[in-house]
Amino acid sequence: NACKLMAKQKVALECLSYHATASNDVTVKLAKEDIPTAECYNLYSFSFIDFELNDEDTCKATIRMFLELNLVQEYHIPYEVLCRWVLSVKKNYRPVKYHNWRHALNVAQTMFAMFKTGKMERFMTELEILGLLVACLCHDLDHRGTNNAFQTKTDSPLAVLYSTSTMEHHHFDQCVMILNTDSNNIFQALSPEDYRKVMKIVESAILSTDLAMYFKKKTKFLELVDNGEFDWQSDEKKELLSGMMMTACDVSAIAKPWDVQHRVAKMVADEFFDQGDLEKLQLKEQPIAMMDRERKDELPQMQVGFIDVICLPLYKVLSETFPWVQPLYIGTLENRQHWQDLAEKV
Ligand code: 5BB
Ligand code: ZN
Repeated sequence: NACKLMAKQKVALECLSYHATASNDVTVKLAKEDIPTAECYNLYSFSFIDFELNDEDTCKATIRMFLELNLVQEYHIPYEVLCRWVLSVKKNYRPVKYHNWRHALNVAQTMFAMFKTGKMERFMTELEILGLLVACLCHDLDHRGTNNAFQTKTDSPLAVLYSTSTMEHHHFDQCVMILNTDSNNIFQALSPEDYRKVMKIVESAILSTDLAMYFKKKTKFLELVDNGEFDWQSDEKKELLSGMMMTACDVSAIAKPWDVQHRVAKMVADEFFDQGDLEKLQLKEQPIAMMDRERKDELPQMQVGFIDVICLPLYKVLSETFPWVQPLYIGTLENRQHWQDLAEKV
């Protein structure tokens, strides 16, 4: 435990130079601006794209989702606190190639589209909707562009602190840290009971974005669906469903129009290759194919594998149970064909 304390201090020191809450000037300025409509940002669509948005617009689109879901009114979130929190969350993403603020925004927008266009709002309480939206925005906070296996291999202080779901525990820690920073607490008006409940929802949702957790939950979820489950009300079933929704949103770039999917896959690959380079240099290790830039020809085939093993089974079972989310399934199926075509050309 002395060891864990040391690790915690190391992580804290490392983050001190990085962590910052949004400046008051920028917050006040954002709070004064008009927020464009959801239509203006295409927020209801599963084909939402962030490429044309500037940084300020990404914040405004985020605020629009809170307004559209009635969360500001329902939970008495002081508007300036919401603006500061969004800016602080954005600031605590690092400029890595894929796991950056833009990824968090896209994940949150898919969750929004699943609630609204996918008509899944009706299966959730207001508090769960709040928790899931916050979880999406915070789920990769302070990602360093390297995965859990890398933290373990390099004996990073984070891996000492958390031996499993290392990065996901850290993302949740960062989420809590921002909420506990002055004037960033969007949950400040909640009753102690709701506060405790929503933090639990956020924690469980962020931890379920570890792929290892997904495989565990998927089996249980499929059992329920196969038994014709239509009642998703119990806490346990809600947690399962929320976890599946988090993964569905996390990988939803795979369901975007082909040109978007193609560009995003390049960003994912570039981040993986950067980790591969670190492994070659620091650890004198041969990286796995996915992280080896010498093997970029295999990328289309790997995307087909990713789609077949993770994405399609997930979107299939979700759209069988919640038919209005089918665009995610269809989009993925179309991209599979494109990747398959490319794979055959090599
Ligand atoms: C994924 C699991 N991993 C431990 C081993 C490799 N696989 S994979 O074969 O399915 C794979 C996935 C291989 C290559 C990949 O990308 C090459 C560019 C991907 C891949 N992963 N492709 C993507 O478009 C995306 Br998006 C991702 C997701 C990366 C983050 C993983 C988080 C999963 C949350 C459930
Ligand atoms: Zn993610």
